[in-house]
Amino acid sequence: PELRRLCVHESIGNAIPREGFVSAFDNFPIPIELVSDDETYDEGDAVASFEPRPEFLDAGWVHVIRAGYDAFDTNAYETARTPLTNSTGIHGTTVGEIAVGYMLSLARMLHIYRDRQNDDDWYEPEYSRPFTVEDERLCVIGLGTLGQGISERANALGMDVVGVRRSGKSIPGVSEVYHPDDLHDAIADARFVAVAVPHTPSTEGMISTAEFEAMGDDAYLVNVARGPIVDEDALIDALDSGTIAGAGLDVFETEPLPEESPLWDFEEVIISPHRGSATNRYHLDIAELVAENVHRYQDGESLKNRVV
Ligand code: NDP
Ligand code: 7N6
Repeated sequence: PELRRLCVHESIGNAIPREGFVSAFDNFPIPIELVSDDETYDEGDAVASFEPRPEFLDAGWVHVIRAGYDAFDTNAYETARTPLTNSTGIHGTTVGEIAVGYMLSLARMLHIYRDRQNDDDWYEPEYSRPFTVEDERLCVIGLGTLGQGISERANALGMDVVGVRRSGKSIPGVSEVYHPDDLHDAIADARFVAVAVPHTPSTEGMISTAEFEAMGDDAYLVNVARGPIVDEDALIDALDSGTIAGAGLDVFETEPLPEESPLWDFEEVIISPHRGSATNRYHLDIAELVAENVHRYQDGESLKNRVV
């Protein structure tokens, strides 16, 4: 059946401006409605949402405006035979820049200088502390859109980039691809380890005490994927004991990161509020993807980024 309307669930406001998103669709073939939790759906409805709701299963097709769809119950979508799509493919530049930003800052101490600036402090660090990222090894875990965005940029900075993924498939700029079984070999000589995998049963807790011990004590963790992939208590212990040197973190086990989290207090930890993908054009990238899929749906073509 044809789609008769696109329902934009209000939860998209978690990531992008609601009205801005709705008005980003030019010459759109069907009406677009902003909907709240009292809406009901049938198979003539397409839904774009940030959060899951059980009633979306009645729609003709559901689009998760995020790349990570771990909050959605994919089994329920399979059972209901409701197609589910996500927003992978659009975050290579935005998240790639944030990841490289953490690495440059951690290497050259921009975060420390900025902290000291708050006290009008002309702070001169220990001579041995700053280093260039050039010629340092980066291990990127997950070589999809995020991993590629990070790898390309790191490669342009002269870093030695290796990666980890199950398929073993290489991408430009990555000199060696390790299997997840060989994770410890992959991270052992890396100055930076960047996490860019989806949150799944096999990635949950994949970075924990043993991995921090496998990393060097001068190594930094970057997590731009999902909080639960990194065991946060183990990370706090590793930072406390000097097992690793620091971290750049966009994602956390609990978000917003609770006030009482020790992570806030480490000088060598940079925290961003899960805004690694946030720019003033984010809503346009998502709208373009949704619009393409509406056209595909109406033309009977297969949907882009289909996950169920
Ligand atoms: P992709 O699907 O493009 O890439 C995922 C990559 O992870 C693939 O290379 C895949 O390769 C690899 N992978 C999957 N499972 C494993 C595993 N068990 N071990 C090792 N590698 C694995 O996803 P994106 O790059 O678009 O996004 C990745 C995740 O990042 C999202 O799921 C989301 O959670 C998060 N994200 C966070 C954002 C933020 O705002 N901070 C923004 C966008 C995404 P292979 O199949 O070969 O293993
Ligand atoms: C929006 C973050 C994703 O998975 O988590 C990100 O795409 C979205 C602020």
